[in-house]
Amino acid sequence: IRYFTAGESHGPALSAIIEGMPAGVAVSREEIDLQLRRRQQGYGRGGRMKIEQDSAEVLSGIRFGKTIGSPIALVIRNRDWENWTDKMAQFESHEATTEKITIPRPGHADLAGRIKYGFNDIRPVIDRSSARETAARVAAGSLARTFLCQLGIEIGSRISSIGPVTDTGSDKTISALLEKGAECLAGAADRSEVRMLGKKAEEDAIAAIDLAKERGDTLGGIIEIYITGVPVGLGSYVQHDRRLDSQLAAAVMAIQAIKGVEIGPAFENARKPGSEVHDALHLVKGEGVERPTNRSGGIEGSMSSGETIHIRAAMKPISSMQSPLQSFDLATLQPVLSRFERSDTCAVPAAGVVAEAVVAPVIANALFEKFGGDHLEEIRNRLNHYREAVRSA
Ligand code: EPS
Repeated sequence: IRYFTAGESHGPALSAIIEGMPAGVAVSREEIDLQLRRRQQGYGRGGRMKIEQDSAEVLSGIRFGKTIGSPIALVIRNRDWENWTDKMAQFESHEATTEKITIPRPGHADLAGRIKYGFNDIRPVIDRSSARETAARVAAGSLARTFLCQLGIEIGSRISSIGPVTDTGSDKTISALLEKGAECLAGAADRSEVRMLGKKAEEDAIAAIDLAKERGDTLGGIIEIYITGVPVGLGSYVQHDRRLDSQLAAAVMAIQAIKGVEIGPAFENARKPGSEVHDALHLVKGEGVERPTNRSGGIEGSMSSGETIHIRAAMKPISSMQSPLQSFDLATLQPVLSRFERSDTCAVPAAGVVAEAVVAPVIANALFEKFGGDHLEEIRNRLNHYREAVRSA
């Protein structure tokens, strides 16, 4: 599966073209829109989410509710566009009357983007670097996610930290939810406005967001992504670009504001001896291999181990802040305080939904690499045969 997105935050629409989806996958507009709605939620979002009600229009690649193997084109209209038809006009020039943005936000793409593309106005950088683009990625990823779900492979996420608040007491709940599948965990997380499983952590995180908002500040956090039902042996150690961990990390790192990715508790493992890190192997007759722990995050030798894949991602606090930092004006080269561009106080819960979406095509591609196939049934039969062989080996 390859996909691209297009669209400016305040342009007419966002769009995506998804190529390589197998034929025969039952998809629904409701499922795509459900994922889009999940991305719009979360405590600490800004004014834009009150304007938008994201919904995808399908232009190609689906017939009678099933994929037909050809490229799928999706469009998500920006409701806010009607307020930007002058400032983001495509052909008519409103240059003389449109205010130029010349003060870069520290930490944002503004400065490097303005220099790189040779603009005299930062607006085009703001508009394409905006995390609004992730709506198109969520719509695209929802198709791969639906495909994987039909093969018993589920994706979910929860938030473990927001700013200084960490949810430390939810290990048992997580294990129980993952037993039922990662979608179940995602559903439980969705019941919280901050997508946290622990009640106390949830309350503290909401209070921390309120305080940050009051101060005109922003908060980052840590996202935990889980993928259940992945068969052993996806990805490969034989070549650098076939490693499943590096592909997953690249996909997650490519989300706006994500600055760190680890597989399982990798940084914690780095401080421990090997005897306390590696997961012991137990052979259970008729069931195959079992591991009492999963500190490898479901990946060994850059291949899926057959355990739940667990990815952790660090999101920095959003760099559009109401309380200004020192900056300078590119027009006058004088020092000034940074200007505020509407944004969110905290978008960590939404970024979790985006992370779920971007890992789906990576897992789907690893399945195609191992099993081939152009039709859902063909892939399902090959996968079931393999799962059976692994179990009885
Ligand atoms: C976002 C839409 C944007 C921002 C935010 C995410 O809308 P607007 O710029 O009109 O307020 O709220 O984008 C950023 C965090 C950013 O840094 O650009 C969305 O749809 O998620």
